[in-house]
Parts: sequence; C-alpha cells; structure tokens
Amino acid sequence: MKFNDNFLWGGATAANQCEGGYNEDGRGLANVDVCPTGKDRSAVITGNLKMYDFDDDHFYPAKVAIDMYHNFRDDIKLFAEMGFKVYRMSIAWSRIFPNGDEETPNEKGLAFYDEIFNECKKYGIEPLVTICHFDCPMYLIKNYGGWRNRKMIGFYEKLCRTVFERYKGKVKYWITFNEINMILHAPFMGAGICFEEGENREKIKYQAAHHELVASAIATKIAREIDKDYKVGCMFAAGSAYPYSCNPKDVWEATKVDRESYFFIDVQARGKYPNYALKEMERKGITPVMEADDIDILRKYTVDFIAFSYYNSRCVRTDNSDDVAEGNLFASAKNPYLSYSQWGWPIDPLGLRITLNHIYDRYEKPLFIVENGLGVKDEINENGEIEDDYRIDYLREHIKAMRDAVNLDGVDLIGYTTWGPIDLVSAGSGEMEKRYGFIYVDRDNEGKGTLERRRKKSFYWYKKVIESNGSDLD
Ligand code: P53
Repeated sequence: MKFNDNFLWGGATAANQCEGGYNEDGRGLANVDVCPTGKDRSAVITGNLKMYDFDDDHFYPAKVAIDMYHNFRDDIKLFAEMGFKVYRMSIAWSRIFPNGDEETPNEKGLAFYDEIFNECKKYGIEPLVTICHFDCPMYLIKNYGGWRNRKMIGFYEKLCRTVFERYKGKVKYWITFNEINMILHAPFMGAGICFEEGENREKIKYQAAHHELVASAIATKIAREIDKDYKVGCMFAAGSAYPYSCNPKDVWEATKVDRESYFFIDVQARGKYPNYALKEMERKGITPVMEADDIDILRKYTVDFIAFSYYNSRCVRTDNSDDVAEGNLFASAKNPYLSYSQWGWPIDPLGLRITLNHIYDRYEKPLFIVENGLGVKDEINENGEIEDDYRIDYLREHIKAMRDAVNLDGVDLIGYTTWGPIDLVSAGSGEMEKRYGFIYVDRDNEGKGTLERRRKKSFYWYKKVIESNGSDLD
C-alpha cells in the first residue's frame, strides 16, 4: 500500500495566519488584519459587524501571527527536515498591491515571495500557491465594497498577471481562491463583504460568488498564456453531508447541503452553472448580473485540478432537534457515531474516503487534499517535549483512508498537505492555542510568548511517513 513516487507530501499555511509583519515593507491593511479574537470575531468574519479599523481595545492576532515574515528561512528548513515535497502557502495581496488598485506592484512585496520560493527550491520543495486565501486589501473594501463589486475582477486579474509573470519558473501549482464556498458562511473573511441593514444577503453573496468565479476563470486563462506548464486549481471546504436518517427528507436536505458547496466546483470544473442552482436562484430572485462574455469564459477556462480541505463530514437532520454540533461555521447535526475534537469538530477518517470518492465520481479530475488536521491544545511536559499522540492518531487514520481511496477506489490524487505544519493563528476563532502543527510555536491567545519553535513528537512521525511514502504509519 503505497503512493506514486511523485506523490506530493507536505503542509499548508496561509499568509495572514502566519506571516505577521502587517505593516512592513509597504504592505497595506487587509480584512484579515482587522479580525479580532474573542467574542466579536464571529460577527466580524460573517459580515455582521463592521470593524474596518484597528480598535485599541482589541488584540489582533494577524498583526504578528507567528512572525514567519522574519522566520521563514528557519521554518522552511524545518519543513525540509521533515522531507516536505510541497509547501502550500499564500501570497498576501496587500504586500503586492497595498491598496489593490495601483498601477504598479510593490517591489518589496514581490521580492519577499521570491525569497520564499528560493528557499523552497534549495530543498527541492515544490511551492503550491494560493493566490487569495481569505484576504482582501482594506482599501478595496472601503472604496469598492469588496467582491460585491465587479471591478474586483480587474484588480484580481492584475494581481494574477503580476505573480504569474514574476514567478514563472519558480512556481507550477496555483490555487485561485481558498475555500471559495466560504463566501456563503464567512463573507467578510471570504470576500470582504459587510452587510448593511435590510440588504438581500443571498443576492449579494451569489453576486460576489459570480465575480470570484469569473475572476478564477480569467486567472486560469492568463496562467495558460504565460506558462503552458502552469497547473491551476480551484479549492473548496469539503466534507460530505450525511443524512441523519433514511427519512427521504433528511436525504434530500443533505443533498442540498452538498450542492451548496459543489455549486462552486461545478462552475470551475465543468464550466457552467448547474441547473439546480440556476433554478433556485431564479425562484429566489437572486440570479447574478452577468456580462455577455461570462458564460463563454467560464466554459473555456476550467481548472486542471480540484483541491479541497477536509476536516470532517457533516450531518443533516430535518426534525426539530436542536442537537447541533457547535464550533464550526458549517452548522451540522451531531453525529452519534463520531467522536468530537476539543473544538467540537467531528472526527471522521472514513468520511475522507467517502468525500474523495464523491468528488472524484462527480468531476473525474485530479484531486489534491490541501488541508487536513486536528486543532488541539498541546502541553509541554517536564522534559520540554510535546507528546501529541492524538494528532498522530488523527492523521494516521486519515492517511489510511486516503490510501484506500487511491489504491482500492482508483481516485487520482496528486498530494496531501496537512493544515498548519507549524502552529499558527486559527482562522475561525483567532486563537493561537488551537494548534495543528508538527512544530510548536511559543505564543498564546493574547500574543504572549517568545515565538520559539520546538519539534513535537508528530514531527518525527510525519518525517517517517514521508520517507516511506506513506507505507510506514506506525
Ligand atoms: P480553524 C471552517 C470550516 C472549515 C474550514 O480552521 C475552515 C473554517 C474556518 O474556520 O477554514 C479552513 O483555523 C481554512 C484555514 C483554516 C482551517 O480551515 O478555524 O482554509 O485558513 O485555518 C482551520 O481551526
């Protein structure tokens, strides 16, 4: 039971959750910078509470994060020590275009990512670059309304052209938008959208989604023009929805929940809006305004591969139960067959095999698992070690499930990057102590700590997994 020799093992991060250096070398302010920790975070990221500027009463985790802006050489060296074949990271838009609508890019921002890619190259690590991981320059939000505005397509196009040209020969794999379906659940984080009183939220979200979908297709077009070897992927937050019971009502509701996410990938991978979405949008009066060429662009420039995050499956029930699992942006009924993490996320390794099969059956394109992992509190013991067997167990079971999907079911899988190979700021909660890493970072929820890095037990385990190409999981 092995993987292809060229299977891409590695880890994934996002600029806003690890870089810090929020105002260095000309970087502009972004939506992700002004998301606080604590009770207001959820209202901010979902677009219900407008906090466009720093408020002195709040702590903002992204300002410093884990300061990878200054530590990236050492951090990438540690990734190399584990044997990473791939490193998924994202480009901070506001380092390249601080406001977002400038004519010329910020050279210092571009140079920073040159250095990252040079470090990767040194160790034979293939970069996998997310162009937009939840970030949007604050200037574009204040002056244009974020992705609700069609002009965003042009600004994003400029960003893509700039990075595709600059990093030609250094990067091969690109992802246009992280978790594009997150626009429905966290529209401020996903698309820089904050709602006004009385607005039709669904209409705004689907209009913004249309803009991102067209922007993604245009990016794919430009990538192919600039370098025919570029591989461009879409990315969504996956995890199949299970009906709670065999009551057809539950089954139908679960189908609808899945379609909410598939909708985006149907457009990006098959090149057209699916009928179920067209019909529903028409019924609800939320069909997006489209321009004449849009349909054609979406049809012509579909993605090369489909990337997704998988943390858990979902569960859907239609009876009036308030038995809802907390702690996740995706509302889900509690699944009695699964155990739950400290943050209330279900743990379902077989669900990964199920999800891989569902996605592959639907699209028959190469897949890439670009996020998977367990967010937990870690303890440092008296010997200064972190014995994170729970993390090893979680990952082992998920890797087994993925191995079955590849070897027994024939799913075409390019690679696997765990989320947060080094501890970083949680996107959902803003906490530092929801840790995913093989590498511990000394920093707490209030921003205290030395930022020192420390290898956990899982570090040595993952090294062995990669060395053996997934055959030694003990
Ligand atoms: P955190 C919710 C549900 C599924 C994926 O999440 C999600 C979220 C956001 O909370 O986001 C992805 O940090 C995302 C990463 C994020 C990771 O999952 O809330 O792409 O940026 O950090 C884990 O535990």
